[in-house]
Amino acid sequence: MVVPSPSPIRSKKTKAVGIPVIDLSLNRSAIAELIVNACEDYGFFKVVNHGVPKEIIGRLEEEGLSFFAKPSSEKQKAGPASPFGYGCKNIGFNGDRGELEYLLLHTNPVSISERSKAISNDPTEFSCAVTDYIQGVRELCCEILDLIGEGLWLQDKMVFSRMIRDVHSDSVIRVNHYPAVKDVKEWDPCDPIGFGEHSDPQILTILRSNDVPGLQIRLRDGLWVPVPPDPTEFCVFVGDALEAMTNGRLMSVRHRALTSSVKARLSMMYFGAPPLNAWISPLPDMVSPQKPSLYRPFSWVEYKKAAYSLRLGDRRLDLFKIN
Ligand code: GA4
Repeated sequence: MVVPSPSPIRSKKTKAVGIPVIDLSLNRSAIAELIVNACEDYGFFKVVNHGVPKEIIGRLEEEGLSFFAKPSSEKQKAGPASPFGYGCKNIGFNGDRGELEYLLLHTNPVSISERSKAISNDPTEFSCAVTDYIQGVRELCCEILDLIGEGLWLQDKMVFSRMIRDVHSDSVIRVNHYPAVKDVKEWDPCDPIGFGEHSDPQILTILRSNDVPGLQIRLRDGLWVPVPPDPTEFCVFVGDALEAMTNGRLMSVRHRALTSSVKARLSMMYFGAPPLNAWISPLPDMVSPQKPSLYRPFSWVEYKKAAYSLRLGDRRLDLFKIN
């Protein structure tokens, strides 16, 4: 079922469109088709009845809030984010900045339990909250990827989810905290940006936020659409690797986060990624004489290196285009 979203937040140069909201409890083949349509048209959709327990989401949210409430000197002990750990206003290594602080963690269980020691006074509690959350959203991510495989009528429907389920998957988790700004006002293009325009390099991103607006997605025609926040839903973003593997049929969506609220925004993202040594290339099912390969094969480690050598907003997939 596609539910038209409510009216967008106040903001300049944006448009009200019905962002697809997909009910995962409905008929499988119908959902698979709706998801593929949403990924082609927007590279983005929301899911309801997703099956991730509220309690698991709430525990990570609480852990995030209590970490960000600590004095700066305490938080710095978990930083700098290089790329993993605590980061404040710096994004990546090439001068990108945003009005936010964040925790960025690799999803590898050993790495989580190591990092937790610098993040929380109760590292076991923190690492359990993160691990349970990862387990929940990884399942959701794989379920959606299998539905995409079905909706695309792929021979190997689990080709995407297998990369995420691999023990060596390079998936990461991020908790972003956008502090409140003092006045409620119309967003101004000169305002400091929370997290600048970009696409996600990975296969699929699963985002959950509190009830504070700020997220916007960019349509093919360049218009920005505010995404109404709903803590009970998850937002799903097509990443660059999925665009490449589907030979450009699914679109990796450009998005950004604005800061213009009286209340702090907290978002939690799971970035589903392949193992470092995995090869990314257009799937044979997605290539034909009419639709030749748009991208040359590349390894995930090569793509990551390219991403970290460029600016946040750069179109890094263009580097891998054939002609
Ligand atoms: C965008 C998606 C994820 O948040 C992220 C980001 C990463 C980072 O913040 O360290 C990057 C950015 C993201 C894309 C280009 C590079 C890498 C910052 C940056 C300038 C964790 C990711 O994987 O890529």
